[in-house]
Amino acid sequence: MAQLSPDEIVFNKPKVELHVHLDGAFRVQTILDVAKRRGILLPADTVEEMTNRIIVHKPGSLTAFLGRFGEYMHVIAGDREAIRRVAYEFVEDKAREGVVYVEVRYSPHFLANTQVDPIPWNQTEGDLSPEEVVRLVNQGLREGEREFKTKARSILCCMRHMPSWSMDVVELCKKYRDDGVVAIDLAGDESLNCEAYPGHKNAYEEAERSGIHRTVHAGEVGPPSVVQEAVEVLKAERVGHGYRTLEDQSLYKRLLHQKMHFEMCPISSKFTGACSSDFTKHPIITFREDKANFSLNTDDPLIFNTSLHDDYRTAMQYMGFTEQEFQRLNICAAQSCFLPMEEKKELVQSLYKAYGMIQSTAF
Ligand code: PRH
Ligand code: ZN
Repeated sequence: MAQLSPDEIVFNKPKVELHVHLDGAFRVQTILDVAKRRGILLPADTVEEMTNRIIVHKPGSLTAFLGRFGEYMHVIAGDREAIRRVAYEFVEDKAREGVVYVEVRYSPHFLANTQVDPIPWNQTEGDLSPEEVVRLVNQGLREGEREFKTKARSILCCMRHMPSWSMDVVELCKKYRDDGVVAIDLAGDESLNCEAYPGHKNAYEEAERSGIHRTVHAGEVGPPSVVQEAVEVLKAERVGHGYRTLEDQSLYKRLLHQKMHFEMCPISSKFTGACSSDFTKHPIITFREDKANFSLNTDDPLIFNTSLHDDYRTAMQYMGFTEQEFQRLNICAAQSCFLPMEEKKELVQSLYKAYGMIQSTAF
């Protein structure tokens, strides 16, 4: 990403980001470096060419978008040094974007090399377990936080197509809750299987029982019933995307009333085909007009070739967002983050101070 000058930045103030995937935010240079060190042959050997191969060039489907990860995941997965490095660099990149607090998510199983894939020829044998992945990411985030002063916590993802992993994921959330892991998520292809499998339900029940915070990707491309299930069955405290909630007005009104937090990702929603490419008709506009509780996020900046500034610029240029609205949504994000109460209060206070506002409630 090219560096922007301060006046090219739409909201040059401290920001909070709640929905971004670590494996959707690697640096291309790092992928090339690690491939070289590991002797992995890639179809391109310059940042420009490799970027060109990875990114989505035009709006498509969520399924097609998820396929992009296959271009490079094998380079980083299973490599201890690479995993620690991508977590560290991630914090540096967020600090450069003016993010003061970030919750970054990933699937520990995807970054391990002991995963049991249902497809026999995809099965790999290695010695890096999902648990060690969590420890390495925690280490990288901690080092990044110390160096760059951006606070970084993580969310562990269950994957919709792999319900057999979900119980492991919640156990990892429990074990590492005091070491930077703040919540559980359910990611992956909502368009293939709409209803959450028992494996996911059991894991989310266990999360609730153990006081692990919960977010779920829902209503991105799936119907409002997926959002309803996320909130009512999986007891999600936040919804990832949630654009299609608007198609069920009574559900939408209920969630507005409950002040449910929606993690919105404008540019992502265009390229995954979740929403129309005409940003002037984007569902986020309705959420904004209704003063809903939502945040603006990148989702997968590597694959969209973007930074958080691009999402903010899009919101300003096409959706009528103002400086005041950017402040409000960042306070909403801070109030809906998964930090322990005291730390959350501190974060909210720091934003009020940075924005020169007197504390009141944001929504
Ligand atoms: N929607 C659903 N799943 C997503 C998204 C999008 O917001 N972005 C990334 N992912 C999936 C990818 O398969 C990635 O490997 C995994 O989440 C864990 O980060
Ligand atoms: Zn996502």
